[in-house]
Amino acid sequence: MPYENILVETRGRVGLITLNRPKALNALCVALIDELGKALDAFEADDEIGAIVLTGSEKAFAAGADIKEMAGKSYMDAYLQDFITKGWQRVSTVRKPIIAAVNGYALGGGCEVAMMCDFILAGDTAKFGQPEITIGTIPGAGGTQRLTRFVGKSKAMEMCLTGRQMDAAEAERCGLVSRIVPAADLVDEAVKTADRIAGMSRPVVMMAKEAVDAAFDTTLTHGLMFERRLFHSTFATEDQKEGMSAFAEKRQPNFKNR
Ligand code: CO8
Repeated sequence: MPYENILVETRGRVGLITLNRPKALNALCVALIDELGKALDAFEADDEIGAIVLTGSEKAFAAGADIKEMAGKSYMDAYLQDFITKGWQRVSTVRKPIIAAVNGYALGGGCEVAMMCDFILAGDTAKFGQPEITIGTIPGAGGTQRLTRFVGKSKAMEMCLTGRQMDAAEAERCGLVSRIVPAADLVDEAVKTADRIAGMSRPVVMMAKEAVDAAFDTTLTHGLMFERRLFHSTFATEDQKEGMSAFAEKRQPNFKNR
């Protein structure tokens, strides 16, 4: 399918989506979000794909929602079109693992989309921020909620109230990103990481993802119970038998359901 605002390719069992609106630093216009949703739907439905990487350019992962497109909207436009919610949430509902590979600016909606992914790998040039306050609005796709859960109230509040950006080192220190790699190696490293995940049992990967996500939404007691039920249910899979037999036989596992 031809896309105008993103590039889509596969590398082995990894689906790679590159945001590609260089003239606007990958600002997330409606057309881009629509294309992103379609690409994610296609990878989700493709049995050959075990994990997804979402990236941008060396200068910008994405500099936010498209300010020029948003500027003239009325409250009624925003409310009736369910602006922000519609389309944007697709990234957070993908069941296959999705890694954000962030170089350069991840600002506003860009930071929010990165946080919707399962984890963020950062290039050493990455910069994260929620600058909406500087243009007279507030984050609308999770910036006040997910960022606070990642980095705690104090840092999230400072970033949302001042628009201050954090660099890759600070983002790693406070747990926003899983690790930092040299900018030039970022996409290859993200694909390598995704490929490793794609080599595991797919249902078990999906269960692990659901269990970690539950930690954001539930109490410890219910989270532990949910985890235990999923843990028990892995014992109904061929892949658990294969994984544990392979360990005992000192060989690599050959998972059937990848
Ligand atoms: N929207 C539209 N166009 C943009 C955006 C944007 N967010 N960011 C950059 N651009 C455009 C610029 O207008 C410029 O275009 P042109 O050449 O036609 O003037 C081009 O990209 C290059 O940008 P700059 O010349 O500004 O590049 P610099 O290197 O000087 O600066 C910055 C880079 C610092 C990233 C700067 O561009 C900037 O501050 N951008 C805006 C950042 C921002 O405020 N983001 C938040 C937007 S609001 C938001 O995301 C709300 C999210 C809510 C949820 C989602 C709702 C749909």
